[in-house]
Amino acid sequence: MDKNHQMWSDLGMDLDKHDLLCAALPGAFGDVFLTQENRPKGMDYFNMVTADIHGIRPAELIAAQKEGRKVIGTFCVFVPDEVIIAANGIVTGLCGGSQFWVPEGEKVLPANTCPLIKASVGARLGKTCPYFRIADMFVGETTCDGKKKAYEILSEDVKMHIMHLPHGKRPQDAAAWDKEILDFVKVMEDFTGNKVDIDKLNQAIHIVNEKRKALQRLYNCRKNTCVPISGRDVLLIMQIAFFDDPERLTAQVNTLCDELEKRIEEGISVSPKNAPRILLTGTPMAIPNWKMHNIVETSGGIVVCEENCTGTRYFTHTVKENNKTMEEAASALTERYFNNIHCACFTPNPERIDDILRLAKEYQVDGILNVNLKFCNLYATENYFVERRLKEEGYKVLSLETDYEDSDAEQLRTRVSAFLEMI
Ligand code: BJ8
Repeated sequence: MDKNHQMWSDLGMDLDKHDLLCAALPGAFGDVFLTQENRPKGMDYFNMVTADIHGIRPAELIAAQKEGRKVIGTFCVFVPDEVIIAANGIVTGLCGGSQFWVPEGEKVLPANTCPLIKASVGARLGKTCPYFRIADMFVGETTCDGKKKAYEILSEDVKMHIMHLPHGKRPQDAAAWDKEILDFVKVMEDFTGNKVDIDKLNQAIHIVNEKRKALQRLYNCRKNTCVPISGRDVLLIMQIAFFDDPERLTAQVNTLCDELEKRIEEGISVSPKNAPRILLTGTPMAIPNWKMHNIVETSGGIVVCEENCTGTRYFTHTVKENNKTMEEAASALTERYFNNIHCACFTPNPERIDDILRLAKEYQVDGILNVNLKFCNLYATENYFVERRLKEEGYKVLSLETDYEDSDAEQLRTRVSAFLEMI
């Protein structure tokens, strides 16, 4: 048995099933990424992480656990990484982005649940993802109904903590989130056995801010008329950002940005000058969901920005540093996480549309693709306002619903191609 198989077996994984996933991934990755021309050299690191996605990082996490550290799995960008890091824990994002995990999720969830939830539950219960086996605790949040109820099912199998997110942005809602963060600090202290003081929390805030600044720098490179990196490659980096070591990721993204900024100076673009520039908005795209980016970029367009949680919502706004007390730090975290994340689970949520309009201008986009996962009622319903306002503002918009299956890929390609031709 090779090293990886030994590790997966020790984690109690279903090796035969998992081998099927391992066999499919390299082909899918090769088709979407390695067929691109003129990729930046700085993508080598991210290729390497993806090539052994169930090997290298899981082995690091297990080594850290052996030294007494706890690994905490999260599903949403509302959960503050800073608190986990301050307690000497390690954060790993857990959202499932593959159809491979969906059938296992459907064994316990209604079929008309969004694929992100079905895949996430399926990855745990089907024992086919090492990250879902390694995490010592999962942290959920009360965002959409599907997730809330799915966490109850997961809690029968794994230790869970739920953060209760208010669904409005009134002052009392922000105050409730402050308290939720301070409670989360206690939960992490008890679970890890490590006291979180203000110095440790400030340090963690700094680490995550540096990561956000690196990702902001990466996105800034895409605002240029010369586009030095594809949307597919940026999406992959964002997906890896959810589970990689934050300081290493920051360094790798900054090195890549040095190269991209040089490319811009030299006029090296990955797309022809007249390729339609697309902003994507909607539900998140968890790894390995590369479907829409691949369709757009193999149909003549270039994705230059994503207004979603695997895009700008992950890094826009940093958290105030050098806080004096835990209460001040909690308010600083609330300001960034609660007041400035505009998820469709809030009512009302006009700030999201303002964000899309601002980004459309900053990234000089020609068209907006509004892509939502099937059965996500929140985003599908909010679409009424999003599409209307964007059209009123003169933008060309195409709204699409899809899941993780390949069966609609050709139909989507036809619609996207027609849209790209029209703009
Ligand atoms: S902050 S977008 S990561 S909740 S797609 S599971 S909403 S039914 S993922 Fe999300 Fe946090 Fe909001 Fe972002 Fe439910 Fe919709 Fe599925 Fe979703």
